[in-house]
Amino acid sequence: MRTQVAIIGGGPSGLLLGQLLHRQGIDTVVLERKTPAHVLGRIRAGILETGLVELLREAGVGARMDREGFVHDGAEMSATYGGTGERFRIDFVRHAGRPVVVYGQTELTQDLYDAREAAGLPTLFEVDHMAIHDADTDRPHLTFDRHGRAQRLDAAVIVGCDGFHGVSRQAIPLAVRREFETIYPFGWLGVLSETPPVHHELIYANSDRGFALCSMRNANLSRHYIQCALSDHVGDWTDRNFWDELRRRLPPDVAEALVTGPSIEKSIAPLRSFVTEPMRWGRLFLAGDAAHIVPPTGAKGLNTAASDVHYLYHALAEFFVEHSEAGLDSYSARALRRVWKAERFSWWMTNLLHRFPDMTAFDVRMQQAELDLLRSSDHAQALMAQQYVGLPY
Ligand code: RFL
Ligand code: PHB
Repeated sequence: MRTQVAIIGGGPSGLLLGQLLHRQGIDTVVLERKTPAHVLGRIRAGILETGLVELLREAGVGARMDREGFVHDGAEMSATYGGTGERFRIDFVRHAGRPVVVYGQTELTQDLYDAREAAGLPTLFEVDHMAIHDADTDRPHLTFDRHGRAQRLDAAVIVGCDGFHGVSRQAIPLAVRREFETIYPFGWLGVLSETPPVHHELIYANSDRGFALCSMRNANLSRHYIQCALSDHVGDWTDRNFWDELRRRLPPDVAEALVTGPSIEKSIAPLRSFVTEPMRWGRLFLAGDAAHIVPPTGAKGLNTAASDVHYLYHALAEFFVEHSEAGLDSYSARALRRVWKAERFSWWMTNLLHRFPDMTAFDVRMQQAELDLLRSSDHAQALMAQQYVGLPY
């Protein structure tokens, strides 16, 4: 087999890149380790920046998102200490001129799979033992097993969109690769339920019992998260315990209004900040979670994957259509400049809103003062809003 661009990973990064390249007449093969049902069963991101929204439209897959997505002009921030709470709104449109869109990653991934299938583009599911060869030459290729048969795919370019646990990043020699990481001392317990959202916008909450987030997918599907101990297991948390704990972390009026119901999905995610540099080695390019991870507090993971895809798509179009390598040569540096700002924002949001186990009384006061500064300063709100809705590409 031979193609122009071999894309490892059929998550949102790989699928979106494949769709955009197809619109430029560039051939791709997407190789995914799991089944489509498995990929679509992962409940993840919910907030799309305008840049990603526009990229989806450009890829020809924006119709259902435009019909079914919810435009959010702002979000609420809440601080509850000793049973009394205060909350305030960050107005994205006033401060940053743009809203965000609530549309689940599972929906977006489904739309991308549908478009790929409709266009008859090759996607190989359930590939195993993926290995990258000769990435530092102009004849790179992949080998893998599929349904018990060894296969080989030759390509001009290989793109690693295989997420944090993929093989692509590891193919870059340690002498070239530099990794930066911090792991947070807590996780997020997430619950999806067929209940109406407690508020029409998201509520990010800090409390003396830790972080909580009220999010949603649609008018009868809510997504909530609470900070939990790293040692917790999903099985430790009954639905009832979850709802009780969530209520304690919300302002009294919100806790009162919360409609609860059985969970239809419940999972715990660790929180990590991670960046690998560079995002290119020869003819191998990394995009999305394969190259960087953020804690979900700033809703930046999927959105930062999308900005990588934006830069890489333009660079690859330049390479295949105009026969220029300039875009490919500057890809890693361009992508990383934006990645690091998303890392900084996600780290800041995480520090602002979580209770760290080793916090001193002074640290707690610092956090409260920072939230109060955000509440009372238009400048602070503008800085947050501009980053939340997404920095320009
Ligand atoms: P993915 O989605 O992990 O997809 C990678 C794919 O590669 C496959 N794969 C392989 N395929 C072939 N061969 C191999 N050797 C392979 N190894 C792996 C995997 O099976 C998988 O299908 O990475 P991608 O495409 O870069 O997309 C990144 C996003 O999924 C991620 O950044 C976001 O979900 C992060 N995130 C959020 N991002 C936002 O922008 N806004 C949010 O509101 C938001 N909320 C979240 C989140 C992530 C969360 N979790 C669970 C980590 C909330 C949560 C709770
Ligand atoms: C979600 O709806 O899953 C979600 C929303 C905002 C975040 C993280 C996750 O910051």
